[in-house]
Amino acid sequence: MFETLEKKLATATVGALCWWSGIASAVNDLPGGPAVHQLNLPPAVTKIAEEQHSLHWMMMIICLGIFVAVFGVMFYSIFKHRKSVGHQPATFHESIKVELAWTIVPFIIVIVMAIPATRTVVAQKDTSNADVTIKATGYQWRWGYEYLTGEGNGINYVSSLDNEHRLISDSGAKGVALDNYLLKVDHPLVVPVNKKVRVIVTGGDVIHAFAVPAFGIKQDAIPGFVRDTWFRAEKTGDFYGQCQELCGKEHAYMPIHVKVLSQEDYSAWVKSKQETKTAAVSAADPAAAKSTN
Ligand SMILES: [Cu+2]
Repeated sequence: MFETLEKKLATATVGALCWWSGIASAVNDLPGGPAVHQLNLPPAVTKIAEEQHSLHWMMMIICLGIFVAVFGVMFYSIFKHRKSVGHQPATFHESIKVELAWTIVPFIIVIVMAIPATRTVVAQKDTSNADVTIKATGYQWRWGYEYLTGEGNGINYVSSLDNEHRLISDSGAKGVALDNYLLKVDHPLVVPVNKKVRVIVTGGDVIHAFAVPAFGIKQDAIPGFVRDTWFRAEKTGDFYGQCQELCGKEHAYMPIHVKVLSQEDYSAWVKSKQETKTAAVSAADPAAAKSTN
C-alpha cells in the first residue's frame, strides 16, 4: 500500500516540477520590453534613458548613504547614552554649530543632485531640430500615429492591440505563455535608428500618456493640448511601452510598440506605405489618383 502511495507521490512531484519548470521556462524576457523577474530599469536605448539610469543610481546611493549615516548616529547615541549605564542627559538648548551643519550639509547634497538632474531634464525637453516628427494621439483605447515632417511625411494609421491577445485576456486564461502578452499591436510605430524623432502627443477623448521606458520618454496626452517629447534610438529592434495614465476600463489594452529600423529599411517601409496609400486612393477614385500623380 505504501509502495503505491510512494509511487503516486513521486509521480505527483515529478508532474508538479515539470509543470512548474514548464511555466517558468514558458515565458521569456521580451527584448525591448519587460523581462521575467525584472528588478532594474529596462536597458537604455537612448542617451536620455542612460542619463536617467545614472541619476537614479546616484540618488539611490546618496539616499542609502544618508540612511546609514543618520540611523548609525541615532542607534549609536541611543545605545551609548542609555539610562542603564547611568548616562545623564545634556542640558544645553541651542547649538549654532549643529544648526548650521544640518542646514548647510543637506543644502549641498540637494545642489549636488540638482545640477545633473536639471541638465537631463533640460535635454529631455529640447525637441528642436528633429529629423522626423510624429503626432501620437491617444484614443480610448488605441494610438493614432501621423507622420508630420521628415521622411515618411503624410503617413498615418491607427495602432491597436492584437485581437488574439485581446481574446485570450477576455477568456480569463491563466498562465499565458506569450512573451509579448498584451504588448502586440497590429501596426507598430516605425522609426529610423540614430535619428531624432519628435513625438507630438495629444489626446482624442480623455487623458492618456505615451511612454516607452527603454527610450526614457513619458508624456501625458491631454485633449485640447499639444505636448511633445523626443528620442534618438541608438539600436534597431522592437521596444515596448503602454499608456501610462489611467484612461478608462481598457487602459491596459493600448500598448505601444516602436519598431526601430535601419535607415535603408525605414526608407523601404516609407516607400511601401506610400505605395499602398496611392493604390488605395486610385482604387477608390481613379480620377483623383490621376490628378495627384
Ligand atoms: Cu490610455
